[in-house]
Formats: sequence, structure tokens, C-alpha cells
Amino acid sequence: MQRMLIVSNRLPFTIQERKGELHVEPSVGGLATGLRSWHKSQDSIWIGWPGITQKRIKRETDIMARLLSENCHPVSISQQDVELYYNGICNSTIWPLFHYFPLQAEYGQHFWPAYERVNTAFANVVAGLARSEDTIWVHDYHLMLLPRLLRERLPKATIGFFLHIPFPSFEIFRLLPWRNQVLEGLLGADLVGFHTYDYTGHFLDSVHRLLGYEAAMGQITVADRIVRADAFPMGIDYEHYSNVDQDPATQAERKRFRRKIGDCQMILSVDRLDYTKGIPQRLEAFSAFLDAYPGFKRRVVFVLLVVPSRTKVEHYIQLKRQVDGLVGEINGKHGTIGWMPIWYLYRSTPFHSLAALYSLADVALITPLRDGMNLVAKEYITTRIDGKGVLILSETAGAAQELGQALIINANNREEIVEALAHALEMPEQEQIERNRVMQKRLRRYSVVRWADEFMDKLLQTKKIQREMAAKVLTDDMERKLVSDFLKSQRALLLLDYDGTLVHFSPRPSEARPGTELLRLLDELADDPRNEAVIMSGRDKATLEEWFGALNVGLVAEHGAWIREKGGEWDTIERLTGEWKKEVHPILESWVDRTAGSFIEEKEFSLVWHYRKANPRLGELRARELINSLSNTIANLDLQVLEGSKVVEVKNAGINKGRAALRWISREKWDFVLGVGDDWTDEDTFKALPSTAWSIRVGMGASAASFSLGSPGEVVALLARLVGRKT
Ligand code: GDG
Repeated sequence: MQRMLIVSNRLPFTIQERKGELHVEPSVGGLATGLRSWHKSQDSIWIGWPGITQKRIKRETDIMARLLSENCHPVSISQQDVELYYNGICNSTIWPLFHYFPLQAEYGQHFWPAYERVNTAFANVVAGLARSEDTIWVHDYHLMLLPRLLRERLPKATIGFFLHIPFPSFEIFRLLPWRNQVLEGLLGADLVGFHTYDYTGHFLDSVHRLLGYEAAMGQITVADRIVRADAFPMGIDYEHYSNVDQDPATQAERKRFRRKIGDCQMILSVDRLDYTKGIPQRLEAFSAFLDAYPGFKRRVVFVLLVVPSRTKVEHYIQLKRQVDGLVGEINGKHGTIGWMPIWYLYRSTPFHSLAALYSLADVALITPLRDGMNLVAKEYITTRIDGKGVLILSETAGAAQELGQALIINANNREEIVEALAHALEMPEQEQIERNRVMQKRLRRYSVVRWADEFMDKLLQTKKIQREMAAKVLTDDMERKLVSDFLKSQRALLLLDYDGTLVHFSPRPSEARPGTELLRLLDELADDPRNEAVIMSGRDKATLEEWFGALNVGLVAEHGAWIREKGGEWDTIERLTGEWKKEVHPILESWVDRTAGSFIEEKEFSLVWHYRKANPRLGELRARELINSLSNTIANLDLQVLEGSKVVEVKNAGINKGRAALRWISREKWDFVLGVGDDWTDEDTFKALPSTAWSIRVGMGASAASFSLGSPGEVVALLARLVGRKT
């Protein structure tokens, strides 16, 4: 079995100091609870911060030994960084921002260096422990730079990353001053996982809009690697929770609670004290419920279990005061002698007590304003093996996307919560059971083990795709062979695409003119009488003439509509007409009007709608619509519609680069042929090449070309080597 390195900010065990003595205790929180059981079943090491300084642990050798016996390796964080990194950027910047609380986000000037420092400290520990065949799984928002830092140290490593909190929409994420560094950090992983499809979409959107990398089916090409992003909704340890009812400690605890609440129905909520959990709103809704349905007074109690959290961060201190105040107010307003509506427990509860509360609760009231997933909702449903109980869950918890049979509410809508409470408390048992059985079935199937296994499968699959792609990469050996074939040749034909192949794309086509270095290279290549070089472009002939007219090269314009032999005149490949443009131009104009940032390029035998500068999603959508709407027009006019990189092009049917390439290929017996291109219009060239030819595609992805290179820079370097050695 492969060894696994789990890396998270906190270890699954926290060291706590009480009366000068250190104690090792299980960490609370979703990540630790969820993954602890999986960790035990694997050959795995867990790397994280144990909650106290390294110096102190080293002194306490038995504590260190206990951690190591649980396969836990501590990372040291200085007291100053606990402030700037943990309480600072993690919990006062990223946490509020990613949970859609931008006004609470602080952007302290010393935060970022601390984030880099701690992520680097983690990278050092992980790199020190990792063996080449290990799988590294990094967790959560504290460590978003770590995948990249590890990639730099261990280029071949298998690295997965999972985010346990929401990834916000672009409009929120863009507020983060260090947004690009965070994305680049995450893209060091091979697989980036999220709880929901929405979060995955938000991430891909931000990657596209901030870094310019596009994704197809969740696959992003970053330089010479692919990275995948996908949704993996985290499950719970189903066996554990569904059996907890049998545990004698739980049973004893349940009896004790039952005696205390008597005949009252019980509403339960369990959260860390956090403003994202919507606790004040929930309390106010409960008070409104007692006002609206006074018949429930003395017949219901609300057990509000709140676990202390981030107690040094100001917003949490304020929230604690607010919740204390509200509980007092509501109990004062509605309570009677012998009946206290809210039982407020502000502490961490032992597991068997929590399980007893789950199994007794008639209603679980889980109303976060925003929550990555929310495991409490899943634990509650699983623990109720009798099938009874009603879950009220807010739609902004990731779990709501899977638990559709719960009563789903908007946590800001007090009325809705009030009605849901009344509905839940009166729901017939049969209906409760029917709803819960469906959810239990799903939770059993998609447990935490399945979640982790699926993530791992996808990670290994991604590595496999990378290996297959790497097999196509033009290695140094193959490149030497190519250069040597070229040097030996007497008649060499070079068919070179321009945009995306010899130069990078620019937002405006006119900005991508060739630099002097590239022109010098092409000139040298073309000047040798043994070579023939052809620029095969989709651009209009005037532009090609202006840029390359002075060189001794062949030119192909408008994807093969126009051809100019070296030293010759422009000629069309067949008799073509541009008459049809009168009909198509107005259609494209209306798309320009509706899509800010897009524009039309007119060539002699084609019209092109460019949307590289438009909002990417809108651009894609409008491109689909345009293609649909053109389908009738083109059939009548013998035209074809081509989709290029951020362009939709309309031109005469039967014209393509492959047909143009054949003009040169079939003319004589070449002893060296090279075709280089980057998009699907170049696939026609690749297909037209003889079997002995060299063909190279720039970028990753399926192609008829035999080899790939990472970027235009690498193509230019290859051409330089051809020139350098031949002269
Ligand atoms: C983050 C995301 C996402 C709570 N109180 C006690 C206790 N717990 C346990 C629960 C549950 C866990 O802590 C809480 O998990 P959540 O998922 O509800 O929330 P976060 O800690 O905020 O976790 C969250 C999660 O990561 C996983 O990806 O779902 O959205 O914010 O397991 O049972 N356990 C005990 N006593 C308590 O008093 N023993």
C-alpha cells in the first residue's frame, strides 16, 4: 500500500495545558473528526501544528512519544506567527472572506509574510519526511501555498489539496490582496478538491479570470502540467455514528437527558462559536417561534451546544457576548418557573454525550449563514437509526446539496425558520422516517472512506494522464534527433503556425506582432536554400504581408484561403467570393452589441468574432448562441463556422490549413518535414503531413501531432537550435 502524508494546520490531537501539565486530546472540528478514522486505517503520517511550541514539546518527551505513536509529526509555529498567521490571515482574513463576510476581513500588513513563513515551515517538514512514492494530501485554507512550495522541492510528487470551506465567487475572491499567489499556490497540486460543484466552478472561474488558464471538464493546463479540480462532498464515518446508539455510555447519558427534559420535545443545534454559523439569527428565530406558536411553550426545549473557538479573535469575543446576551434575554422573556426554553452549553462535550443528544433530538436546527459542508447535519441523520427526527438545514451549507429531504431554509429568513420549526415539531413519524431513510442511504454509500478513496482514485488518475501526456513531450533526446535529421537534410519544409505557436496570444490581435529576434531567426532559416519555411496563419494577408513580406518565406492567410509562394503573388486556393459577408456581418454586429469587450475582425474571405476580452463565461455562452444562430445562414451560403481560441470564424466551406499545406508537401520530395501548431485549425496541417514528418503541438491535449512542447518560447528555442547548428 502506498504511504500517505496527510498535512493540515492542526494535528488530529491537540496538546492542552491544564495547571502546568500537558494533555493530549482529540481535536474538535470537521476535518479532524472526519479524517481521524480514515487516518487510522491507512499507512499514513499526519503532519500539523499540535497547538503548543516545538521547544515545549521537545522538553516533554512522553508527549512527543505519544504523538509519534499516533503517527503524528509536529510542525513548529512561533508565538508571533500564531498571532499573525493563525489568528491573523487565516481566521481574520481568509475565513471571513471565503464565507462571504468581506466587511469582517482584515488585511493586516504583516499577515502575508507570516502566511508564507508558516507554509514554508510546513514544506520543510513535509519534504524532509516524503519519499518519492508517497502521496501527499494537503488540507484546507491555512496551507494554500503549500502545494506549490512542495512542487518546487519535489517536482514529481503526487500532491492533492482539499478545501474544507467554501471557495467564494470571483467577485468576493478578487478582494483578497494576495489572490494570485493563492491560486498559484493551489495549482502546485495535481488535484484540487472542494465540497461542491459550485465551489469548484468558482475556483475555475477565478483561475481563468486572474491567471488566464482555461479549464475543460475541470482540467487546467498550467505550463507543462495538467491540474484537475473537482467536487468531493465529504462524508462521515457512517458505521461509527450508526452504532453509537448501542454504546452503554451513550445509553446512560440519554436516560439522564431524558429525565431532565421530561416530556418536552427537543430542538438541538451544535456548532463551534462562529459568526458563519448564524447562531444569533437562530436564537431570534426561536424566540419569534415561541411568539408565533405559544402553544409550544413548556412543551419544547432548545439545547444550544456551542463549542468555544478562536477565543483570541475580536469578532469571536464579540459574538460570545452577543450570544450570552440573547440567551439570557429569550429565557427571561419566555421562561417560566420550571421551564427554561434554551439550555445553553458553552463547552466541548464528550462524544457519548453528543451522540446521546443527537439520538434524543426531535429536531436538529442547523442554520449556518455559510458553511463549507457541515458534518453535524450528517451525523445527526446517521445517529437516528430509528429513522425519526427532522433536520432543518440552511441552503447555504454545502450539505444542503446532498440532503434534499431535510427542511431547507434561508438562514436570513426568520419567518421561514419559524414555519420550519412548527412543521418539524408536528411532522408525522412516518414522513420523518421516509425522509431520513433516503438521506441515510446516501450517507451510508458516500461515507468518509468513500470520499477519501474517490479523492485518491482521481488523484492517481490525474497522475496517469500526466504520464501519458509526458510521453508525448519532445524530450531532449528526441529533440537532438530532430535537429540532427534537419541538419542532414537537403530539402527541409517547415510549416509554422503563428499565433499561440511562435508568439503568445495578446488581448488584441494587432498587439502580437513578431519581435526582431523572431524575425531574425525566421530570416536565417528561410535564407538557406536547402530550406523552405511557410507561415500558416488565420490572419489576413495584409497583416502577414506587413510582418513577413520582406522574408523569403511562403505565407498562408485566412486559414488557407490565400497563399503566397516565396517571392510570388497572393493567390486564392480556389475561386472564392466574399458576397456572403453582407448577410453575416449584421448578425455578428448584434453579438458585439450584446457582449461588451468583443469585436469583429474582417478578412477578405472570412469574418471573425473575437471575445478574448469579454467576460469569459458570457463570451462562452454568446459563442454557443452565435454558432446556433448561424447554423441556418451558413447552410444556404456554403460557409463553415470554425471555433478557435476565443474566436468564432465564418468562412467559405472547404478551406483549411491542411489543404494549403498540401500545396507544398506534394510539390517535391522533401527529406525533412516539420509542422508546428497550437490549436485545432493546425490539426488539418498535422493530418496532411506524410508519416515520416515531425509534428509538434504547443500545449497539452488530444492532437494528431506526435509530440508536444509547452509554450511558444520552447518552439522559438527549437528553431534557434536549428539555425545555430546549421550555419
Ligand atoms: C470545517 C468546515 C466542513 C462539534 N462539537 C463537538 C464536537 N463537534 C464535532 C462535530 C463535527 C465537527 O465537530 C464539526 O464539523 P462541521 O462540519 O460542522 O464544522 P467545522 O469544524 O467548521 O469544519 C465545515 C468541515 O470542515 C469538514 O470539511 O463540513 O463546513 O467549516 O464532527 O461532531 N465533537 C465533540 N464534542 C463537541 O462538543 N466530541
